[in-house]
Order: sequence, then structure tokens, then C-alpha cells
Amino acid sequence: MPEFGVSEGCSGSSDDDGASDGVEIRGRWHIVWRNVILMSLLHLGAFYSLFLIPKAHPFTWIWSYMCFMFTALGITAGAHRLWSHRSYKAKLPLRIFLAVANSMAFQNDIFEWCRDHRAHHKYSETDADPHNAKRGFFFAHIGWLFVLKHRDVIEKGKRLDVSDLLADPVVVFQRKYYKISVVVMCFLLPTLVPWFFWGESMWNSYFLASILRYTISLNAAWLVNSAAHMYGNQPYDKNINPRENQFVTIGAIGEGFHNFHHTFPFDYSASEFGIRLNPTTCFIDLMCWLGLASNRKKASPEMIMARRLKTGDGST
Ligand code: ST9
Ligand code: ZN
Ligand code: ZN
Repeated sequence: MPEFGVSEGCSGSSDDDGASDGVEIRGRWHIVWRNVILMSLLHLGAFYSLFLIPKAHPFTWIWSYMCFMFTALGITAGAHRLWSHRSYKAKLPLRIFLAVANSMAFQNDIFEWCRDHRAHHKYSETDADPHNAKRGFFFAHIGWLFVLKHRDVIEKGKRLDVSDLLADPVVVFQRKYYKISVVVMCFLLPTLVPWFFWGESMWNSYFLASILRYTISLNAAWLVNSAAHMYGNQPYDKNINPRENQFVTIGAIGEGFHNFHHTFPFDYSASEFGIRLNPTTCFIDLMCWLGLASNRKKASPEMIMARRLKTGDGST
């Protein structure tokens, strides 16, 4: 059983190297070169985009930032707090809005994202965790997308209950039309709006609103898996690796309170402190106020204090 190998197929999920019959080739470092090349090109493109910033129209900067926020909400308020953790309820219009935003994020479809994320929580820091931070910063950050999944991710992942995801027509629809929705939301729309409305060149808008925005949002999410599993304090549970990391919180619009989140994953705010440094919580609160969301789950102050005293590292 080889522990080191090179993927021959162009897709990580092809039958050749796939989950069902490919257990024998699922070594720890079975590299998927297609992903290595595409991610390298993407990051080179993002670096090049930085030089276009001074040449672009200020509205293009604002538009790129708006696309970033929309992208981020599709992950944080959508795939993460709503669909992975069911920490609040959302009505159909809000679920559609979040699914569209999620396609702009291009971080795998909602079903796949949530299945991996549930595996990450249930089997945290083991081989069944898709981005097991015990395999190092690089693996937890981006490296896990460069290799075939460990066989434990697939075997133990099959035991997860994902019936709620399959019962949501919005999730099923997004999965069915995922590729075309990504082309439109992640690449076409961000590029065409600045060109159409204020005469920006397609070159500038493609690189800033699409490539740079996408690359930054990917890295913001990946930092939760890497940095927030390694650097920061552990006020709620010092026996687990996830940490409170303010730097990550800012980039990931409220998702860096990761020691809290792994201790109380059902909490809709993913933080003890409600809206503080937490645009995602502000958004969910706003949706509740508008009547589009409800049933926000929150860990009580007593529960949090008891846990701090029992397993916290004593920091605040
Ligand atoms: C990306 C995702 O970047 C980023 C996720 C970030 C998560 C952050 C979480 C932090 C908390 C929240 C904070 C958010 C903050 C956000 C801030 C934003 C500003 N269970 O996957 P395959 C089975 S994506 C059960 O192909 P391989 C299943 O049968 C970037 N079963 O595995 C599956 O078939 P199907 C863009 C599972 O072949 C089959 O195995 N996308 C599970 O090993 C094959 O699955 C890319 O770059 C499971 N967990 O390939 C694509 N998993 O799905 C990258 C799998 O049909 N991916 N199965 O049911 C790939 O190319 C491949 O997945 C691979 C592995 C090469 C990595
Ligand atoms: Zn989570
Ligand atoms: Zn985590």
C-alpha cells in the first residue's frame, strides 16, 4: 500500500482514484497536480492584480469589496452557521440569497462543504478531519486540497447524518447546478458589473473583483483551519487545539473565535461576545429583525462561565 503517489486522473474525484474503490491508493500524500497548478495560477493572478489596484476606478474597489462581503456571508452565515450547524433557521428567500452568495464563494457546493465541516468538528485533529491541523499549517491551510482525502475522512464521513441537507431543495438545487452557478456568480457577474455600469476595463474588473477577491476570501477561510487551530488563547477549553484568534476574526468576518466555536458549535454567533467584531452575527440579527430568520441558538452566560472555570486556560 503506497504512502506516496501521484494522481494520474485530472480530477480528484474520478473513479480511478475515487472513494469507493480507491482505498488502496489513498496514501497520506497522493498529490492531485491539477489542483496544485490551478491554485498556483490563481495566486499568481492575485499577486498580479495588486498592481492593477491604482489603475482601477474607485467604484471597482468598492464593488470588489462588496463582492468579498457577499462571498463571505455565503460561507459564514450560509454554509457554516446555517447549513453545517443549524444554529438558526432561515426562510426560503434568505436560503436562496445565501446559496447564490455561496456560489460566488466557489468553495465547493454547500452539501460538500457542510459534509467536510461536520467531519472536521466530529473528528477534529484526527485523520478523519479533512484538514487535520496535526498535519501542519500548510496542510490545514491549502495542502489538504492538493492530495486525495485520507481514507478515514471518507469511511467515517459516511457515518455522518446529512439527511437534513439532502432534504433542503435549495441545497440540492445548488449542488445540481453548481458549475454553471460558479461561472456566473464567481467570475461573470463580478467582471461584467464594473464594465457595464462605469466603463471599467474587463481586464481590471476580472482581476480585482474576481481573481483577487476570490483568492483573499479563500485564504480568509483557510486561516480559520490553519492559524485559528494553532495560534491564540483557549479560554473555553485548553484540551482542544482551536484558538481565539483576532486577526483571523477580522478577515473571516467573525469566525476567528474558534476555541469558543469548537466548544459551543451550536451557538449562532460563533462567539461569546455577540456582535463584537462579528459582521456575520450582525447580518443574522438583521435577518431576524426583517423576519427572514429565527430560532437563534445561544450558549447561556452560565453555561459559558461554568465551562471557562472547568476547562479554560484562565485567559479572557
Ligand atoms: C475550498 C474549501 O477552499 C474551503 C473550506 C474552508 C472551510 C473553513 C471552515 C472554517 C469554519 C468556518 C469559517 C468560515 C470563514 C469564511 C470566511 C470567508 C471570507 N464524508 O472530495 P472527493 C466521499 S474549495 C463522507 O473528490 P478525493 C464521497 O463519496 C476550493 N464522504 O475526495 C465523495 O463523492 P461525492 C475550490 C466523503 O477523491 C468521494 O469521497 N475547490 C467525504 O480524495 C470523493 O470525494 C477545489 O479546489 C466526507 N467528508 O479528492 C476542489 N469526502 O462528493 C478541491 C469525500 O460525489 N477538491 N467523500 O459524494 C478536490 O479536488 C478533491 O476534493 C480533493 C480530494 C482532490 C481535495
Ligand atoms: Zn463550525
Ligand atoms: Zn475548526
